[in-house]
Amino acid sequence: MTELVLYGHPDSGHANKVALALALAGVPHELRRVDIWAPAATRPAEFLAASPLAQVPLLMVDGVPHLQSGAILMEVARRWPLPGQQPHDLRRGAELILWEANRIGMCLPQLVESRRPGGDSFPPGALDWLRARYATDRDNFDRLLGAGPFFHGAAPGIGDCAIWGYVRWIDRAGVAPSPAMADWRTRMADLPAMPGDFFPA
Ligand SMILES: N[C@@H](CCC(=O)N[C@@H](CS)C(=O)NCC(=O)O)C(=O)O
Repeated sequence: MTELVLYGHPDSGHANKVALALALAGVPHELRRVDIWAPAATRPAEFLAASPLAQVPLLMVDGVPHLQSGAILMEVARRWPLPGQQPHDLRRGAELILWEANRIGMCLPQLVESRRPGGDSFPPGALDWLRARYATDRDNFDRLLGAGPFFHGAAPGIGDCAIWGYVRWIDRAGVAPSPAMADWRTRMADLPAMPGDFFPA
């Protein structure tokens, strides 16, 4: 059987995206927590050897490192299809993953970080610019979701996993969801495969 080890942290939306996809796919895997708030040099040696940027997520597949959440999600869907996944969901998933990485995944993590006690500070105007981008992203979220209930239709796919990574923390980012976004977040939270938290201490 393929051995899967996912390195991540509960505060990493990127790592949570992958953890959710593996949970939905129902493929056995091990979760290993890496302290992303500690200096990189203190992280486990086997993790540092496989992740050149010392970042999570890192998915080891039979000892082979897989990096970058979007690329990992596509690999997961190719090898371990999520329930209800159709061939066209690979294309749909790639489109959604790239949209998320360029848009929501660019502004929401920064807004979350700006409100974290002791978090990074931002130059004047940067947060207003990020909030303005988010307003556009929220409208486009609704357009892409369409009639739903999920971005892939009747069942959630890797695109839902990617978008959920940071949209779940919209409150932490200090911005408001659209009504459709709020309903989708509830549907995602209610998925039977959704645990309380990935990567518990
Ligand atoms: N583009 C990467 C982003 C990965 C990333 O930024 N990981 C953060 C946590 S969300 C991390 O490991 N931070 C710790 C560090 O950079 O030292 C992806 O999609 O996987």
